[in-house]
Amino acid sequence: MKLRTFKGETMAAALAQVKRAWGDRAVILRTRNFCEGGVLGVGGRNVVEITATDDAGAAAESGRTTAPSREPPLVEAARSRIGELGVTPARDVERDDGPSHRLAHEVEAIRDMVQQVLSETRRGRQPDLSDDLLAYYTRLIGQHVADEIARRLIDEVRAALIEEHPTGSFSAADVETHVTDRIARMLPHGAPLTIGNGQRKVVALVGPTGVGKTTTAAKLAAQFKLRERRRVGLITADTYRIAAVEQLKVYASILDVPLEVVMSPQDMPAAMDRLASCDLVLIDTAGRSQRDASRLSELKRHLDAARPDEVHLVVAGNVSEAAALEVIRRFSVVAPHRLIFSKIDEAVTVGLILNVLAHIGPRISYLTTGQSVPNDIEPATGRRLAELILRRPVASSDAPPCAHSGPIARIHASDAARLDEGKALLRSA
Ligand SMILES: Nc1nc2c(ncn2[C@@H]2O[C@H](COP(=O)(O)OP(=O)(O)OP(=O)(O)O)[C@@H](O)[C@H]2O)c(=O)[nH]1
Ligand SMILES: [Mg+2]
Repeated sequence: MKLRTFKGETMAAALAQVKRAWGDRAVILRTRNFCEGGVLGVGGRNVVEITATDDAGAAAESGRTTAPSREPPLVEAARSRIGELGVTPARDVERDDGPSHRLAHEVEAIRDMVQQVLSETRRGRQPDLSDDLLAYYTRLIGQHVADEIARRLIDEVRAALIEEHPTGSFSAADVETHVTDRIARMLPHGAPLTIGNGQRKVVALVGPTGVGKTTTAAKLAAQFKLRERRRVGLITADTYRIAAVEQLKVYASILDVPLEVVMSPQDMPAAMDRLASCDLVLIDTAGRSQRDASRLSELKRHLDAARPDEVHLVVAGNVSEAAALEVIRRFSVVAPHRLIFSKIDEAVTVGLILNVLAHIGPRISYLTTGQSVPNDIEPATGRRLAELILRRPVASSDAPPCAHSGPIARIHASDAARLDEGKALLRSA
């Protein structure tokens, strides 16, 4: 049996040589596709090698022919796997056997990858995005932004940066701009209280005990009376505590606005009538434990009698996400329109706001930031949120927060594991 190998850059070229040597008598015994020279195939050349004979008998003995009637199972399996992967085999190696076929694809893929890395390095671009992205991811996690939200946000920023800077030459400031934009988009216009000209609004503040409803009512009354020059009236439906009525009376007298004390839902319509000339009527309600269903029903009866245009649920910004979500869920019986996050000044981290936004949509009206009336309140906007998240010092188990820690966050020990996991996922994305 006469065996010979023929090499060409393509299957067609190698076959042409076989044909030239033995014409139709040629029997192909084996084909092989490999790279010759270069590093990992880079810079080398593709070679197709055919082992053939002109001895038909020997070929019959080996059970191989030029056109096997049925492919061996391995080849079939390889072809179907390639089909599953959506890879179109190169025409030149179509008739190759299974393992070498797969190998050829793998070598080709590795070569493409190495070539890409080399060309990126030549252009001076880091194949992994800069540490800035990871630093911002770290900061989000440090502020207790939920991991999936932080990762989605950073992935979006990464995509935007690649589109904007195809050469990869972006700065830390570019990263900050995009992170800020992405956060801002979660609460694009804010949802503060607005009263159009000639419009009248009745707004009720509800929430758990001690979250700052009465103080917030006073802040809003002052803002609208003093800054917007609106006629403001106050109603308190909190007659459980004498101190609560007294508290609002003090604010009402300082601000020189009328105050109505409503003892029961039946008193509400008359109180509303007496404040008919006000542009804004603010109803302060008694704090209710979100777990006290009967007290929540009573609150609902008060609101049904008042029929406010808007109900703002005050949620403390310094509680856990689970606690905030429970409050939101339980107070859904009074169908709040907006959320006010209070005591942001006392919150160690502010990621809670982003996490809640993801649940309820852009319906946060105000952030309250201290005890001082009327100043410590501001409309919640995406830009402000971004500023709080990116600028606020992050809590650390081993160091006190500093005034401004910059984008590189210090991380609580309990977050370290999920941070590492998230970073690994981001790197592999
Ligand atoms: N640090 C901080 N304290 C606040 C803020 N808002 C209110 N407080 C304080 O929280 C305490 C409770 O405030 P209130 O306005 O009485 O709370 P409330 O929700 O009306 O309470 P109840 O009527 O008892 O349910 C007071 O000491 C306020 O000064 C805030 O934004 N930051
Ligand atoms: Mg109160």
